[in-house]
Amino acid sequence: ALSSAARSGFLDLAPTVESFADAVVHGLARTPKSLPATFFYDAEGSRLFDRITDLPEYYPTRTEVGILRDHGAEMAALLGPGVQLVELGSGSSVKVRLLLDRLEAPAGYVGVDISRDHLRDACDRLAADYPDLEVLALCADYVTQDVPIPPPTTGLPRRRVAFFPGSTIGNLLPEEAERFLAHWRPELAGGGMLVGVDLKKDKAVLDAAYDDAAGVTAAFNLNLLARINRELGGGFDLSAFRHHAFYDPAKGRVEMHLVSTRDQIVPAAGRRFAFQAGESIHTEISCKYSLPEFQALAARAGYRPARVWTDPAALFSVHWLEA
Ligand code: AVI
Repeated sequence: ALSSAARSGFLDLAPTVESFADAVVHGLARTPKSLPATFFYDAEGSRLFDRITDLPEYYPTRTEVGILRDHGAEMAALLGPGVQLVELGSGSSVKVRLLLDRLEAPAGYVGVDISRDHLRDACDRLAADYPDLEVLALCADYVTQDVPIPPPTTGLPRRRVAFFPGSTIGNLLPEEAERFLAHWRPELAGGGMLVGVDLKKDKAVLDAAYDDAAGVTAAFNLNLLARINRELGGGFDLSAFRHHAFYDPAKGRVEMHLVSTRDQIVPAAGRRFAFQAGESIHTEISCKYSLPEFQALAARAGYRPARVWTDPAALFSVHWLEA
C-alpha cells in the first residue's frame, strides 16, 4: 500500500522468496545450469554493484554520467515540460539528478527497482533533495512483472518518459530486449524512453570491465550463491566456485559464469544439486550493441529512434526513443 509516513511514497510489488526458490530449483536442475541475473540485487549485491561502478576497469557508469552531464540540457529540452519520469532499475538514483536538475517542472518521479531497502533509501534522499517533486518508490521486478505505474497525484496532463540507464537492457537477450521495449511502449505513448546502451568494443577492455583486478565483480557474482545460502538454506562452499567472465565477440556479449572447481553435491531450496568439476552456472549476459543495431531493435519494437548521444571515445550510448 502507499504509505505517507516516508518522505517518498512506497509501493511494494517485490517478488517473494518463493519465486527465488522456484528460480533456483528450475535453474540448477537444468543443463546447462543457469540463474536469473535479477537475483544478484539483494542488499549485499546492491552494495557490491555500487562498488563495481567505481572500479577503474568498469567504464560504463562514469562514461554514461559524462554523457548525461554534457548533453543533459539537450535531453531535458527534448523531453519537454511536465513529464512524469519513470526510472527503471533506479538503484541509487544518482544519474537521474542530472536530468531532474534541468527538466522543466517535472510532474513526478517513480523509481522502480527490485532491491527494496536500497530503493527506499535512494528515493527518500531524492525526495529530501527535490522537495517540490512527487517521488514514488516502486519495488518490483520490472522485467518479468507487469508493473502498473500510478499517474502523478497532481493530476497534471501525463507525458510519461522512462529513463533506463546503465545498459541494464543489455542484461536481456536481444529478442527479450525487443519484447521488453514493445511491452512498455503503450505506457509511454506521446513520450518515450531514454535508454543507456553499452557499445561494442575491444575484447580486452570488456574482459577487464567484468573481471576486475580487485575482485569486486567476482564477489558480486559469488554473492548469488551466498544469497542462496542465506535465504534458501543452501550449502554452497564459495571457495569451491570461481568467477569466470569473458566477452564473446561473435555473440556481441559478455557472459558471466560460476565454475565448480570440483565434483560436489550442494543442498539448496530443499533439493540437492550435483556439479562436476568444471561445470558452470551461467549467471549473466551483458549484450553490447552498435548504434545502428540498437536503433533497428528499437524500431522493431515500435519506437522512433530520434536522437543518440555518445562519449568522445565511443564507449557508451544514450538513445532517445519516441514512443
Ligand atoms: C546492471 N548491469 C548493466 C551490469 C552490466 O554491466 O551488465 C551488471 C554487471 N555485471 C557485472 N558487472 C556489472
